[in-house]
Amino acid sequence: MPHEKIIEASSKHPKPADRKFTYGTAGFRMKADLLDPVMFRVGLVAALRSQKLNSATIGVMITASHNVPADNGVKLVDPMGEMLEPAWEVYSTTLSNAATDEELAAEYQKLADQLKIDTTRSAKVVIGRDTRESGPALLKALTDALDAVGAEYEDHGIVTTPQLHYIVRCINTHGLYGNPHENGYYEKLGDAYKQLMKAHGVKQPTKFTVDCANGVGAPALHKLAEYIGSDIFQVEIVNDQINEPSKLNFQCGADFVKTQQRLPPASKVENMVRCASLDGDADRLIYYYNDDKGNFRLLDGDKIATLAASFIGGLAKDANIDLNIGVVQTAYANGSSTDYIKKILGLPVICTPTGVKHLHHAALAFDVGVYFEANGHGTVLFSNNAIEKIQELEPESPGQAESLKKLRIFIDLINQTVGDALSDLLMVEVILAHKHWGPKEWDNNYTDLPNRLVRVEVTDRTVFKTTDAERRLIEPATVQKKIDELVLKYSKGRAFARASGTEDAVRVYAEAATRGEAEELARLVAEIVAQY
Ligand code: G16
Repeated sequence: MPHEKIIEASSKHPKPADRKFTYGTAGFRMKADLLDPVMFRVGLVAALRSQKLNSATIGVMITASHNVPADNGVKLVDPMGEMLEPAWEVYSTTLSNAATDEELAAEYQKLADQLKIDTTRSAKVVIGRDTRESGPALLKALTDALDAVGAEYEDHGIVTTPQLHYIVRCINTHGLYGNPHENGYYEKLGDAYKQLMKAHGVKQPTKFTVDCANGVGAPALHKLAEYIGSDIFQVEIVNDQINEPSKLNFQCGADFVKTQQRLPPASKVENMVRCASLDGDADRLIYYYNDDKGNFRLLDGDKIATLAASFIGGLAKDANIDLNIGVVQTAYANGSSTDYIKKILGLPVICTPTGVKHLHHAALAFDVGVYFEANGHGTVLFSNNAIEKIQELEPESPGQAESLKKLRIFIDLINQTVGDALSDLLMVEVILAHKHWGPKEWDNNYTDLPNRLVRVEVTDRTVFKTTDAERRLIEPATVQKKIDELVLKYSKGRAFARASGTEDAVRVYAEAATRGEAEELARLVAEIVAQY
């Protein structure tokens, strides 16, 4: 009886009575030593999800991405490599909170009955994890559950989050999307990069520096760079010490650079040399450089989105192909970027709540949906309709043929399952090489409004409830009223506060006409939030 097996196996992974778990912005995320029972329960959900979808393969990624080394987390990946369907986030939360082993088995059966799942059919799961020390023990809790219900699983070991998403899609498309292994990923992206870099009119890229946050992106980038070859990919890799777990995300990584607005100390570069940072599971990418006066300049997710949207728009125009291109952002997008996309690029913009699942969903409305959070998490989605148009069009001139060819290869360069720092890195390098641009020319597209992002520790972040794509608080109402009054005093002022879905904190974002004003506005809003 699977129930007895569940009860027996679950008894090794008891849930503390005083804990309430929630599947949040990016799955479950918390101190690693609290996660054991959650991992076990996620194993049951993964197996049920696979059985519900006719034994399609489901992904389980063990990571806490940008969080501190003591944290860990887990998220589920649906068959096409997309984020877990929202209704299943709720089921995951329910199962994770079952108080006893018996209650867990009962909840498991209740869910199976409710969704008419045949629990005797085969269940298939693939697993990946980042470099955190807590990973192997948590993997064991997960596989204990998979063993208890007889699910088949493949452990892909230490891979980036986007690599796991890629592998899931490859498996479920029977190899149509690519070879379902880590090496297949390097081959697909690397080959597309090589072809685009060897195309006509490309200026070969100069050396640049990538900070890997001392995380899983480091071995992956080393392998990718080796596959491509240093003649067309001259990358200097820093912060690649994955054998020292305490260094993960410490004074480095995309989140550090975005929030601190300065170089990671390990990146010692000359002025005007472009640099990039990945986050702890390599699904976010930020570029930056020091200008000719040594001033730090950030090229964040908004800058990457605008670069990609304008380049794809240009290729589509030259290929004489009509594509409905749109950009999806969140409230964190710099006001200048939104203006630039609407007024200069002439493209529509949608604003969604934080969390790539929301952006990804909104991006599906376009032929080509470019979605990026300002923190560097994003990708470009080509709809089936767009891919068909691009594949089938017969060119009528050599110029059109060239653009069409590039567009076709570009689709393979981009990981369309989820935001992917390595794929995005190659995309940016290709675009800069095609445009003959350095970081300054890219930066010159528009000037960011000075801004500041602050993390505020609060007693209970769940009291902060938002509306209007997280741009306003409905609760506590008094806090929003005070923010509104404050913002009015600043030229081009805008500010909001929202509870983080991945950390026990409230985030405050502010922008204004000058750096001093943006800093002050952020500080004052943070004080209002902290006082509540
Ligand atoms: C996750 C989500 C992102 C989100 C980020 C911060 O990223 O996937 O969409 O922007 O958390 O979210 P929050 O502000 O709610 O903490 P990652 O890279 O940590 O998985």
